[in-house]
Amino acid sequence: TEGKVIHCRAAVAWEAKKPLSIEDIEVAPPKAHEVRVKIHYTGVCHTDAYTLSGSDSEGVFPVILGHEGGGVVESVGEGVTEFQVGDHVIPLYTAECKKCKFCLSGKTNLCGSVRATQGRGLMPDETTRFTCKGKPIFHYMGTSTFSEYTVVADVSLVKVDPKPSLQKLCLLGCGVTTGFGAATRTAKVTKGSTTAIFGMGCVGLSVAQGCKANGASRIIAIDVNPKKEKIAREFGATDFVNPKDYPDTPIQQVLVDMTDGGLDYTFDCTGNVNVMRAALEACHKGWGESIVIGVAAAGQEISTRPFQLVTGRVWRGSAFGGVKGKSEMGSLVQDYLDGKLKVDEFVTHTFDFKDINKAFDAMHSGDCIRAVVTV
Ligand code: NAD
Ligand code: AHE
Ligand code: ZN
Repeated sequence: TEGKVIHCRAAVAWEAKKPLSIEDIEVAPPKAHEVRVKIHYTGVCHTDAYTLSGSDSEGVFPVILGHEGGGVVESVGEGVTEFQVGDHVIPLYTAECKKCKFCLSGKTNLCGSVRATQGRGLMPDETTRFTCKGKPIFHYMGTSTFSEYTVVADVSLVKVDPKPSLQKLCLLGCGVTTGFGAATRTAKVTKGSTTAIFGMGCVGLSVAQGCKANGASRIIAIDVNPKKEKIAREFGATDFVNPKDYPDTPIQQVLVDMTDGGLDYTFDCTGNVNVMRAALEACHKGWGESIVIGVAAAGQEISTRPFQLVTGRVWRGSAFGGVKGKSEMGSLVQDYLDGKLKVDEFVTHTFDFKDINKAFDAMHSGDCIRAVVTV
C-alpha cells in the first residue's frame, strides 16, 4: 500500500450536531515529514463531542474527529527517520518538534510547529489527505483518529512500547495524560497538600491519581453526578462533594469551610466557566493555585474579583497536562507497565467502529468514564 491511496472507512462529521456517518474514504499517501497510521483503537473524549456540538471556535466541517488513538505505522513520507513501518504509535494533538521557540523555551509543552494549520483542519502544507465522495474532508487536532487510516505530521506522533494493548494505551493520547500531567507537571502538587477536583470524568479522575501519586493529604472530588463517588474514591479521592446537596451555599464556600480557609490546589475538569470561578475562589488565600483544564464553548469568558488574585490566588491553565508528547510519553507508558499509573480502569465501555455514535451516547449517559472504539 506504500505510496498508494488507501480506500478505507472513516466516521465523517458532515456538519455540526449531526451523528457521525461511517463512509468509504480515500487517504492519500504521507507527504514529506508525514506518517500514515493504521488506527487500531480510539477513545472518545468530551472534546470530540464539544467540537461536534458546534461550540468550538476552531470547528470546521466536514471533518474526521478523534484525538485519543493508538495505531501502527503503515508508511512514512520522505525525510521521516524516526518512524518505521510497524511501529506502535500514539498521535499527539500537542506536537513536539524540539526546534521551535516554544519547544526550546523549557517553559511549556505547547509547540508552534504545526499548530496554525492544525487549528484550520489542514496538514502543514495547507491541504488535506482525506477525500470522500469527491470532497476534501478536514483533519482534526492534527490526529483524526476516527478513521481506519490517518495521516499525521511526524512531529505529531510518538512511538510507544509495543507490549501493552493499544486498546488501553490509546487513552494516553488525551484523557489520562491530561489529568495526570495537570497534577504532576502543571500544578506540581506537593506532598501533604490539599486538593479539590471539579468533574470526575476521565480527566478529573486522572487528576486524582496524579494528586495521590504526588502525596496529597486530601483529594476532594466534586461532581453533580452522585454515581461518580465510588469511582472517585477508587482513584484516590478522600472526600466526595455533590454541589446539589448544598442548594443554598456556593460550592467555594462549602470547600473553604471544609479546609480551614481553602485548598492548596484546585482543578476544573468540567469546562463550565462558573465552575472555573468557584475553583479559583476555593483556593487558599496567599498561595492556592487553580488549574483550568476544561474547554469552554466559544464566547464564554471567566471572571472573578481581581482581589482574589491580589490576595495571592493563582489562575493557570493546562493543555495535555503540560506533558511533552515525544520526550515524556515513554515514562508514562513505563509507569503503566510498572503498575504505577492506572489506565485500564478508565475503559468502562467498548464499541465496534460501526457503533461509534453509541460511544458518544455512552459518554453523555453519566455511567461512562471512557468508551473505546475498535477501529
Ligand atoms: P466528561 O464529560 O467525561 O466528565 C465531565 C464531568 O464533569 C462529569 O462527570 C460531569 O458530571 C461533571 N460535571 C459537569 N458539570 C459539573 C458541575 N457544574 N460541577 C461539578 N461537576 C460537573 O469529560 P472529560 O472527557 O473528562 O473532559 C473534561 C473536560 O476537560 C472537558 O471540558 C474537556 O473538553 C476538557 N479537556 C481538556 C483537555 C486539555 O488538554 N486542557 C484535555 C482533555 C479534555
Ligand atoms: N479549539 C478550541 C480549544 C480547545 C482546547 O483548548 N483544546 C485543548 C485540548 S482538549 C483535548 O481534549 C488544548 O490542548 N488546547 C491547547 C491548544 O493548543 O489547542 C477553541 O476554543 O478554539
Ligand atoms: Zn481530549
